[in-house]
Amino acid sequence: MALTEAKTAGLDRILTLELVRVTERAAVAAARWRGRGDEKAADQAAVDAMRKELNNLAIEGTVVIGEGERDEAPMLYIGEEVGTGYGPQVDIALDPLEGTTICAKNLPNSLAVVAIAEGGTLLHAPDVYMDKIAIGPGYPEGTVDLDRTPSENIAALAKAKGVRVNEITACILDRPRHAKLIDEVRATGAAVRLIGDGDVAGIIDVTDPDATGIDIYLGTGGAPEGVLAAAALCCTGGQMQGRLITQSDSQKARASKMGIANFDKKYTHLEMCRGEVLFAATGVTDGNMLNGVHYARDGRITTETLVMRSSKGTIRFIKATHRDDEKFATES
Ligand code: VTB
Repeated sequence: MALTEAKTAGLDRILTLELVRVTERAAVAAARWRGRGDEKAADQAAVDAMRKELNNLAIEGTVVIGEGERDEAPMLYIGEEVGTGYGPQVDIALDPLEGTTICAKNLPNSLAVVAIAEGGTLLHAPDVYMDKIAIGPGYPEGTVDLDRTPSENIAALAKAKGVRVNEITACILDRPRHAKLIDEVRATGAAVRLIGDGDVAGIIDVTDPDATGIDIYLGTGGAPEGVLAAAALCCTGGQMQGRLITQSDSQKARASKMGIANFDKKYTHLEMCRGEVLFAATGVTDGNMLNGVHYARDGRITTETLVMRSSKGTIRFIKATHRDDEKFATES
């Protein structure tokens, strides 16, 4: 077996379920901060917990999408090496608490998220905005396109789905910058689901419209979150495109530093995530697809995790109950 094949096989076999522990632990830590109005504390708790569990994995991992640049000195910074150092060389994209504000406000859909990919296969996205569009699986290639208008995309999607336009729902981040987009989508007759934060969950939602009620994701959000969502779509199927928005010279410089030469390139999810990838997300607050962390009166903790791998397209929902032991002890 060639070395790369061996590494890929290792990625599949050993890590899929191991990854669940990583997001479970981060989610439980963050969940203790739900509704307490302290985004920083919630995020820090998730970061600390995720880092501990990642360092138990038998990987030689490098964080490529993380909590920030090394000189800002966060933990899980871009370039940080994680894992035991014995195992496959992998790229790691993570967001220990996707939706810090929604967690702090105890609103739906905050997640602990991580993706592990073969080394060198993930887009190194700077922390700038990305224009995104995504739909679920089962539609012809090219049904929607970032370069078409929202009205054209909604009409094409309705046609491909075989429904009227007013039966389509688009998920959009509730931001002033999206006012025109929201008006245009509503003018087509389609409905808009506005979310306060958490566009990774918003994009995953398009992969199961029957469960979530969301058919398409539109608008600009964080580029790192775009790569995480792309990793999820590589496992579930579906179509996604993203384009970085680099306005200032400093944003362009950051993108260049990360190896991006063409700032206007339109990436498909398969170009953001070019190889075998594993993806896991655990609910922190209750959401459309995953329940959040629940604490029972007998002291047990319940978590729900979505874990998937791109090679076989296996999608697992893992509901786990845990004893509230030292693993979950509050770190601060
Ligand atoms: C999104 C969303 C995140 O940032 O990417 C968004 O997924 C984009 O940034 O949960 P703005 O808040 O500036 O619009 C978050 O809301 C927070 O990281």
